[in-house]
Amino acid sequence: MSSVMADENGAEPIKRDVRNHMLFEVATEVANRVGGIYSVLKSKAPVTTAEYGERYTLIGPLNKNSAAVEVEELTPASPAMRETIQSMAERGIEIVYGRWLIEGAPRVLLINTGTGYRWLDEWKGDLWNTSGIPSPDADHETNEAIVFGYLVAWFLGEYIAHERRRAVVAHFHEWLAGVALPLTKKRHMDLTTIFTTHATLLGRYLCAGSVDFYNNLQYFDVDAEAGKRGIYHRYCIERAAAHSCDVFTTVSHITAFESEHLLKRKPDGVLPNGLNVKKFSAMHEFQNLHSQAKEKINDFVRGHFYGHNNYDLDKTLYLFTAGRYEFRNKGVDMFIEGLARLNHRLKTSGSDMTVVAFIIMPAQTSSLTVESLKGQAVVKSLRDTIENIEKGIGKRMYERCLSWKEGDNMPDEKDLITSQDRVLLRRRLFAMKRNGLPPIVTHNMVNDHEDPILNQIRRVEMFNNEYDRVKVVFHPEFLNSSNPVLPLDYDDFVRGTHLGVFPSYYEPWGYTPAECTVMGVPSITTNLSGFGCYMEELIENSSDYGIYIVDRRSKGVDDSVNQLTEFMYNFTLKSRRQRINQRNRTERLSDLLDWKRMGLEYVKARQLALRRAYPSSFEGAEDYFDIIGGTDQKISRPLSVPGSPRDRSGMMTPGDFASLQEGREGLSTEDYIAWKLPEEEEPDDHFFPL
Ligand code: G6P
Ligand code: 1S3
Repeated sequence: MSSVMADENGAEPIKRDVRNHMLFEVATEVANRVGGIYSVLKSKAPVTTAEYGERYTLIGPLNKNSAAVEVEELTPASPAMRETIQSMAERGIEIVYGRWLIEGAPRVLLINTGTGYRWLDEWKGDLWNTSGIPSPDADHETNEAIVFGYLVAWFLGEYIAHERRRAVVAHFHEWLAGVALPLTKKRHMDLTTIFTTHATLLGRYLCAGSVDFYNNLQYFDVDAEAGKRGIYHRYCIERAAAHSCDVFTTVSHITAFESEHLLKRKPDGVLPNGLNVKKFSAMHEFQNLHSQAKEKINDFVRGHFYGHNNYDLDKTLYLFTAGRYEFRNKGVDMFIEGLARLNHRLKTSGSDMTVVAFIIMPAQTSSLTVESLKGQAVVKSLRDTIENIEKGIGKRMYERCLSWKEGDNMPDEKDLITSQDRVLLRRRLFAMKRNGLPPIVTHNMVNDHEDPILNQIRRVEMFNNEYDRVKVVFHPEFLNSSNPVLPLDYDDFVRGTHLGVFPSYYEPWGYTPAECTVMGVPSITTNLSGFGCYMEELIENSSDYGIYIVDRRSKGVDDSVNQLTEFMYNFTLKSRRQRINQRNRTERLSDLLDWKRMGLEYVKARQLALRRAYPSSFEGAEDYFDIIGGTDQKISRPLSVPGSPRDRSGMMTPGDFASLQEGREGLSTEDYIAWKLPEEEEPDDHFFPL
């Protein structure tokens, strides 16, 4: 099936083959770990390459450091790709083409924006003249977005001139990669485009402040609000991208609603975040992994709390929150307040449980603290000394036993441990004396006295005192297995914990609780996150399955904190057996989050984009798959297995609530099944004092 388009020179008509179309995904996080978009692209790669093979290429700006470890350079097999790269190289543009070294091994094309800066002023002028988008001098991020956008538009323009037989779908993620969108429209490029916004700029900024966001979404004067925050030009790029693409999408219904009001276009559909779900051949393997990873966290805790280890690690639960450091948006304010109330609850109820709560959020730091390093060193030398003493005792006992004769006494243990051993042991014990309390933060913070997390911890007075049943550790850096203090990669750390806590106020989707779920770790989320709404919609008794959803929509803040505290407190009442059972149930929900299911929305979005650009190719076709062909996406386990899904679950994805259908002008507000406008709330009731 193909589409006939007029050639721009009036020569041979171009027939674009929509069935074997090429797919480009454009984002700034291609082979470059920054945040959620990297996770989307990387985890989705296996299903997209399974569908497209070499017809799929990701385009991003070249970051030499990360490309050096993530990308293997290749010569492009396709002549169109080769010729386009060659022609841009002749004008001085450096492009690295290669294979992203991840599962699925997708092709990537990384453009060195530095080689395009000589046209920056010209392009800024053009952006203003053609799209009315201003761009101040000093905003480096916007300059990068502009140069990258013009280079991508240049690439696509040249590519479709070289590749004249196949249709091209270009899918852009987030405003930073969105400048090319108005350009493709203005230049009438013969391709079709999709734009996915993973959050809105204004939404993120407004929520981080103290406004009552969700009750006022319809009323914001968007230009004025963007202007007040110094992001008007960025907002213009985002809005232009949303309006100039063929298909506009976002990652959840809650963000669709927000986009409708803040970007003034109703999204055509929802493209949720999936995960590349790994199944172990042994059903209980993930439980064993929990035990092993927990033992490593135990080691950290022994060191961090040396001299104050007055609690039983067998009765200790590890809670954590993690993500981009957005204090209010990610609900860290609520988490700390909830921990303080939990601490009180555990103390007054006489509980014998201890909770260690980790906050893993990168902030500006100068180094690990001496105290953190010392803690690990002190327990390590204690362990080493004891191992040596053990070996000595063993050797001596063995020798004595060998020379034992009938009538001799049994070897006396007092003689087995030497006075030298005793001195060494005493030294180690003295080294464990500490004057202060175990530290809250593992690193030296650049801005310690202004840091919102530390200030909130100070406000609620949780200082890791011996009598506190809830201890707090703030690790202001991403985790890494080569870290000398907490040597674990993020995934292993998550596996070793008992409960993830993510009480977000602004969370378009929320990878963190979803990642917990597929690793069989229960988590707390909110009904203001895309993930929380999706789970609430699909599973009736979600808390039995380790998905606790705090109501931040219809409750006041105080009630939401109480609900959060209640969830955490009830969790501490569970027996080990109950925790193991719950983890089994949580893990069974994985299929609901697998790209094999979630990726279908991407397929639908591409269908709609092709239909809109090449309607004649679809004439008379009942079903898109008749035209494009589909991949056989198998769900690895029967969907009846996840616990008590609501009746309508079937093959549902968040997109299925209503979206991406031809003949409809975007989602209608009634489509936001999982997201309804809240009733009245007290505006002041929305944030915590610092
Ligand atoms: C896994 C292991 C068990 C272990 C348990 C600890 O299920 O397979 O051997 O006892 O983890 O669970 P807990 O919730 O106490 O960390
Ligand atoms: C965004 O990243 P964030 O943590 O700033 O994009 C993610 C991927 O779509 C999404 O899961 C998350 O909620 C957004 O907030």
